[in-house]
Amino acid sequence: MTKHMHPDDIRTLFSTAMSQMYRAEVPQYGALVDLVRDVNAATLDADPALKATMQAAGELDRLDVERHGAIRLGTADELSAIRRMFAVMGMYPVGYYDLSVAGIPVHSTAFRPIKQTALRRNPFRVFTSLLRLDVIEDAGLVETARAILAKRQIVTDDALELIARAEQVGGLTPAQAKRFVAASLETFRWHAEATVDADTYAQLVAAHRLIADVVSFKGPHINHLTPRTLDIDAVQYQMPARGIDPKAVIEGPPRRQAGLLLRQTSFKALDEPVQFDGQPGQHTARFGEIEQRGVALKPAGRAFYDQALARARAAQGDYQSQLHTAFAALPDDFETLRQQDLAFFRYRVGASVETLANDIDGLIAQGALIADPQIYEDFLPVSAAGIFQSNLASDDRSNYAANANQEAFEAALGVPVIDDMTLYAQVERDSLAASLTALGQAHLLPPTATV
Ligand code: OOG
Ligand code: NI
Repeated sequence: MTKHMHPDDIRTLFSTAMSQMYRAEVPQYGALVDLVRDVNAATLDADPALKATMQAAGELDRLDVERHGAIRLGTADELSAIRRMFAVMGMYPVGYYDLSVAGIPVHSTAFRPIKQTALRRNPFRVFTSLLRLDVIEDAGLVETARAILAKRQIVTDDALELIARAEQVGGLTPAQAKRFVAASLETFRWHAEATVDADTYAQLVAAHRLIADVVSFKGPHINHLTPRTLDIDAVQYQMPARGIDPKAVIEGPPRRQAGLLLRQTSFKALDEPVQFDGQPGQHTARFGEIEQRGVALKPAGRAFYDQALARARAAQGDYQSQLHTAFAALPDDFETLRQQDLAFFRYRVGASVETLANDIDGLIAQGALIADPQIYEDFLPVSAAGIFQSNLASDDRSNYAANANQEAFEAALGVPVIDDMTLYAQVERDSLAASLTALGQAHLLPPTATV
């Protein structure tokens, strides 16, 4: 029997191929990746302590691999087919994001690796949105859109056959995996020929630019890829000098010593030539984005984040200073965040100490136990809405009533989404249990409810 290729390795083949394809399709994205690499190198050079910590925590090697991409799908069948495709690469749906609140007619999940070893090898994830035709009022247009979508097949027969094979026998051989990656790439490629005529396209754009983007083409072109930076402010600042036009504000929490969750910014989507029934036209969809990831927050920390962000957004005056003010009450060092149970950590054994302290805080103070912040691996709905918004024309603001519908999304997906908080909590608890056991202090493990 031939040995199967590990799903983590298939994911790496896939993310590398996607990156190459996207650089070739959108050269400005390549310029952004180069800028991020320069800024990361300068940041690590200037901060040897950061470099050492990242190395020890196993965070350094994955820094330069691509972090995420995004696609937008049209139908339930497409979503479930894509779920099966990503499962072959060890990516599973984590989280539910309702963006209708922000006037975007989609709801979303992120397909990503869930095990620590898999995240370390290659954390590539895809933010995947499903168009919500149910929030559109024009019934005639909804019918038109449905009819157009019903005619397309976004996953090739070759890819479908290999997915079925992987499901049946539990994996793919290296040769099959290569074929699978090549076949899967077809789904995410750019198609300059629209499947609709210019009139239909104009009607779809009038309803919402996103509907036009999803409905008018043969497939769900990858609309951005996102490398991870260690200093997002520096990259944002340096973009114009490299001919890149950034969106106005960085989404997410303010800059802090102890970085929180996720900060993101993007360059604006490009106007690109397309054909409508042989007629030349333009479509605006594809962009580049960068992200800086910080610590994952526990429910109490996350509640603080959501409230502080809402306060800053509602306040008058300079947004950056409002943001700093709104977050001022949150401790800005990891150890205090940990002691106050506001963020998730991963524990490991540190230096050997003669007389071990008899409590967890004491072990940490001694250096016998080390708590590394768990990097946030997910997304933020308000930020995602801001990224969407900056890549739509400014007159595209719609007002849909907030109507999250996780049940409908999961029915389309074919499985429930995985809860991200559960994943972080498990890592924290397992690593603490293992470390305390190794130190001979297993009796210090708190009862489940407190982790
Ligand atoms: C997805 C926008 C959201 C993020 O990083 O939050 C996103 C899209 O434009 O399709 O990618
Ligand atoms: Ni993104």
